[in-house]
Amino acid sequence: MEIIEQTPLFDTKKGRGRLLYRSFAVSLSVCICFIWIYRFSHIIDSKGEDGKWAWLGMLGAELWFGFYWLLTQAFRWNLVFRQPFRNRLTQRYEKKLPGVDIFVCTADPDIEPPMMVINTVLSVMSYDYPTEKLNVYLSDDAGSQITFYALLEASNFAKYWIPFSKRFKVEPRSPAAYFKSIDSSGYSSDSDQVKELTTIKKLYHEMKRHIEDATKFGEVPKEVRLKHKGFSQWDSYSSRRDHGTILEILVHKRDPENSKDVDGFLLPTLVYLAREKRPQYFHNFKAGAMNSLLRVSSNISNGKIVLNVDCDMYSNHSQSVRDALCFFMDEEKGHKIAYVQFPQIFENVTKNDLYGSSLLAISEVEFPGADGCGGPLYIGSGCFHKRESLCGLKFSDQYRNDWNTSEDYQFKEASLKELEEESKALASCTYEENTLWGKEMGLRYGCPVEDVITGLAIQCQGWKSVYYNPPRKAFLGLAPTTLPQTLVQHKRWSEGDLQILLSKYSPAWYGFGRISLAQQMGYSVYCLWAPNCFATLYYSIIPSLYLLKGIPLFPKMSSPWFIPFAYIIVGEGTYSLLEFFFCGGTFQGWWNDQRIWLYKRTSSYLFACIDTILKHFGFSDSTFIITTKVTEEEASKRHEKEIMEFGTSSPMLTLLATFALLNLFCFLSVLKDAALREGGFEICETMALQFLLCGFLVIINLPIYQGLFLRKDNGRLPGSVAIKSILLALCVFISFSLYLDWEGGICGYRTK
Ligand SMILES: *[C@@H]1O[C@H](CO)[C@@H](O)[C@H](O)[C@H]1NC(C)=O
Ligand SMILES: CC(=O)N[C@H]1CO[C@H](CO)[C@@H](O)[C@@H]1O
Repeated sequence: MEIIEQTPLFDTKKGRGRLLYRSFAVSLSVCICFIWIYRFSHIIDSKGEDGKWAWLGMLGAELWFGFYWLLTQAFRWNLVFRQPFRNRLTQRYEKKLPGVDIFVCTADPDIEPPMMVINTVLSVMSYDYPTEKLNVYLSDDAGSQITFYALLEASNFAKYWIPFSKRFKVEPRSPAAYFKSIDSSGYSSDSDQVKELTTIKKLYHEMKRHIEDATKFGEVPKEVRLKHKGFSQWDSYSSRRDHGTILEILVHKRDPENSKDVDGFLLPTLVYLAREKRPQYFHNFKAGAMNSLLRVSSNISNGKIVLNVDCDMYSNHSQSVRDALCFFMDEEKGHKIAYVQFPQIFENVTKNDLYGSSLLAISEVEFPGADGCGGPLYIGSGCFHKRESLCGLKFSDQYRNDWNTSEDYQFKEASLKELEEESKALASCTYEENTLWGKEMGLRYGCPVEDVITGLAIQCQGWKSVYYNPPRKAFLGLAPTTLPQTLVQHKRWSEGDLQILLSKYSPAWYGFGRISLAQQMGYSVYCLWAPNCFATLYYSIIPSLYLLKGIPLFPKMSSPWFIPFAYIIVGEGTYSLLEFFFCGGTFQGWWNDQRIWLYKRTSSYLFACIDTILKHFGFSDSTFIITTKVTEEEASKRHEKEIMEFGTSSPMLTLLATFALLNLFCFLSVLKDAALREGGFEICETMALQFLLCGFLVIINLPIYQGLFLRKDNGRLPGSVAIKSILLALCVFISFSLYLDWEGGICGYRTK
């Protein structure tokens, strides 16, 4: 065979400063060992002293933190950064580009407004890619006529929008985002463009009015319904949980009337799908929808590459498909790659990211780190898959990419009508019975984070994956804009991840020998999110309570054991701040991130653990909560001013408020004691760390105290939460005081 020297289609660079980071990590792990030794020796030496049980608990918490910290090193050890070369791809393969099927998933027209959905659809329809090879599928799990109507309108608007966006190379290609960007940055000077822009804007607003009217009235205008045959599929529709498959090919190259844009060029294929739903069949949430899409698309277009985006994640860069293909089509390494994950970037994040939604450390550090040891996780949106690996093909050394498309031969015979009917059968409830779908093919079932477990299963079959984080972000979505939403989202994620650990595909057992040890550790970091709650809860309550009673749980400042604690606090604090700056964050943003870190661990994760345990004993059913994408005006003003939004009453908020108040009580009463007693400020020497910890917890909880006592707006903590949490905190506070007095009385020792 002739070997042709070719430049690669992508380049991989190692992260800088690795030696520095690794030395820091080693020094930190030494200090962790010292702390463990300190606890052990103290517990063994001092039998029967004050607070023995508390010391044991501290040891437990520190063992956990140390172990968990060790796991997090796996994805920080070896960062790599990728760089694709689009020009080389164009030069070599422009004529041979593979078909790409794009899946957009929506599930509820009330929380995911149809206008948002079709903006996403339009943005991916206008990718800079040969349109005969581009196919867009919308899966509507609500089976909503309004969403269908919106898509129908969008397919007409696309005839104007796609030629316009290509002619003037507009970016981004979501019409809403584009109009918003030119409203703020001004028009281009090209007079042709300005003229056409006026027309296209008018069309857009007309379409928007139609869709929003239909949304408002809850129905599609009658004349539209009569005009388009697709609506007749709703005749037998009884509810969103009980209807037959609704499938409509809105644009297809075989339909000569409807498949061309206004300039006469072919439009991408566009398909609407609402798979069959029956009450007696479990629908498997998004994973079920994706698998129906995989089968239906294989019958209609069978693109070799599948892109999956959530309906709120529009494409912000028309070249992203080509970027992704550089990885798949690379001659040397491309065949090993199963998927290319892009980061999920959120538009609705304020400057200092009040809710820590951008997860900067994950997208800027941990995923490049994951890429350095075998590949990142699949996180559901903004991910390009090779169809074969997603459908369950195992990797073998003989495997080679084959981009030759044969689909045209295969589909020549069937008419569009037949194609629709044939495809409908593939999305029925019973199709998957006695098949491997959901088990070894397609997205895996039985887990609320179907994406992560699917990515893991693919990697366990020998495939690699790639993480590409372009400077100009490829996909932009919406993040939750209130604290309860954020907490609920994290509850779902952490619960799902914990279930992966307990599932057949556990990275700990199943992954053994199939993926690298570093990958196993890295996956475990996410799978063990939820169990973190116990150690964190312990650390954020017990030391404060013991501080109140003057019982030390940490070494004195003058003791040599103080050094490892100080090193870890200062070192890890500084490191996390520097890492945050490196990721492009602000100081205030870092502080907010610390707060959310605490809130997640003391509420979302705790509830996730409790629910997992309950579910294990058969008590509660899994529910899939979609985070809402609409906000009211007042709330969005507060959002812009970065005022924390509590709003609703929920057990999670009550819990957070209780912990915050408990720490406040402890802190204030210690301050009072210290001020009243002579030499009271000795405590700064003897119990410095405990005092610091409690003070830190009070300062970081400031927004909660404001929400409880000072704010008057609708976003404050509701009165019921305030009352409950004050009562609870007082209960704990008093009963603990009584307990310690009792314990002290029994054993006859009191230090003070
Ligand atoms: C989205 O794309 C626009 C150009 O169209 C760019 O100016 C902007 O920076 C991009 N957004 C992000 C977050 O990268
Ligand atoms: C859905 C949502 O929350 N949208 C908001 C995103 O942020 C902008 C301003 O930052 C608001 O205007 C939107 O309402």
